[in-house]
Amino acid sequence: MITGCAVSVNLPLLPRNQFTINVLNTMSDCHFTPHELSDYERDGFFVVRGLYDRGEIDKLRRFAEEDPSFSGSVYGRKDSTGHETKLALWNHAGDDLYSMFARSPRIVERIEQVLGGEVYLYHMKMMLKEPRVGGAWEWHQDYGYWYHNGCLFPFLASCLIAVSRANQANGCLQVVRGAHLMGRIDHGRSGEQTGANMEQVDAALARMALLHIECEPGDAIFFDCNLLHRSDMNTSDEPRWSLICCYNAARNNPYKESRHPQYSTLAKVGENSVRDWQQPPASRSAG
Ligand SMILES: O=C(O)CCC(=O)C(=O)O
Repeated sequence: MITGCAVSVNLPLLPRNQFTINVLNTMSDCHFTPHELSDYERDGFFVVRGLYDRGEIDKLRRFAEEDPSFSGSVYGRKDSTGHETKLALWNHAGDDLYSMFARSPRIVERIEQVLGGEVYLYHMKMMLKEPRVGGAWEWHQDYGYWYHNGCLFPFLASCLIAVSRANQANGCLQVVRGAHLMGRIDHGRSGEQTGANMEQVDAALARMALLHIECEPGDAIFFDCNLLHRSDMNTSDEPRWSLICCYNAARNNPYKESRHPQYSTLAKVGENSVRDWQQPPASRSAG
């Protein structure tokens, strides 16, 4: 479900009353249609319902819960009120199950469409908001972080895969529809996070729709690196898990070293690689 709030100022390019987002329910197609692509370009995001089925998502959840490289690499980021939200991040794709998602044509081919050419994995991360205590993500654009990593152009995009149900109570993703068209705005520190300048965020919120994107496990949100987004603290009894795979265009190879990698070829796997994946006898971590 996607809900939006009414806003009082008209913005000519965006029909802000249309809060119903087109979604797709296919398991076999790895591409956006031209219509879906133009929705993505207008809104800065596109939701694909059921990109992964329940069996595939349950497998990922079980794998993460039992994966020592996950529990060993989880770290926290405090929001502006001091509540901590957790994540584990890998810079490179390997042969583990997270990587079967990050290398999947269902995601990568769509990202190549929106970025207009070859892409590589910039990183992937499992996001975890624990029941009752998991903190918020403050308003930001991903390019507010990544601009300083030597990525000259905003040719980056992400795919968030809901691993658990995400709703308003457990802190689902919120977006300002169309805000990517503003380009990158100022960012500064907000708790232990990087936060967008609130004067500009408030002005954006007065002109464009704020949407809460609720998801079922397996739904995927593709979004632009300049889309303004945030998520609330988890006030529910349910954890909120999601896997976010982030990509950079090959032609946007960073001009300097940073905490995320420079270009290397991303080897795509087959469409059913998540379903077919088996734990190798000597397991390795993604990165
Ligand atoms: O997981 C979330 O709710 C938001 C995460 C986020 O904003 C990000 O990783 O850029």
